[in-house]
Amino acid sequence: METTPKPPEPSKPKSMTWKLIAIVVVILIVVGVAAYILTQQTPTNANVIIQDDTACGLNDASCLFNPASYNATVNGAAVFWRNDGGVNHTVGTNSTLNANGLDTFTSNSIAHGGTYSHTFTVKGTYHYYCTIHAWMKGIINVN
Ligand SMILES: [Cu+2]
Repeated sequence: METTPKPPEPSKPKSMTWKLIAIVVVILIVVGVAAYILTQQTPTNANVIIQDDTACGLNDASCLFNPASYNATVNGAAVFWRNDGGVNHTVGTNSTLNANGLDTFTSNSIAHGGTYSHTFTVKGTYHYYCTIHAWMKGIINVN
């Protein structure tokens, strides 16, 4: 059986270059997607920041809405809350303190970096609180 000798392998500088370019493109895409996700999770337009000490034991005063009182416009821009704390919180209207006819809402549990928003449709003083930590209270004055 006759075998022909193999010719020597040609060097492949072009294929190496394309591999490098592909790797750089993949890295750029991953960094871009990560930056997009991070900026989406922490929008800069939050009006009320939810803060805590990552514990929130009963009546822990360091778990709060900042500012505690915020002025909004009826049918204007939505009010945004953002949880910058380490534990989950909610934003819920206080039906005991609020006048009849005002908007009512209760957010789902908001994790760190999460937001909740509401566009107020009725003028008035809105008392709200965190349904997980009932001592965390805030007010939105809608004019
Ligand atoms: Cu809370």
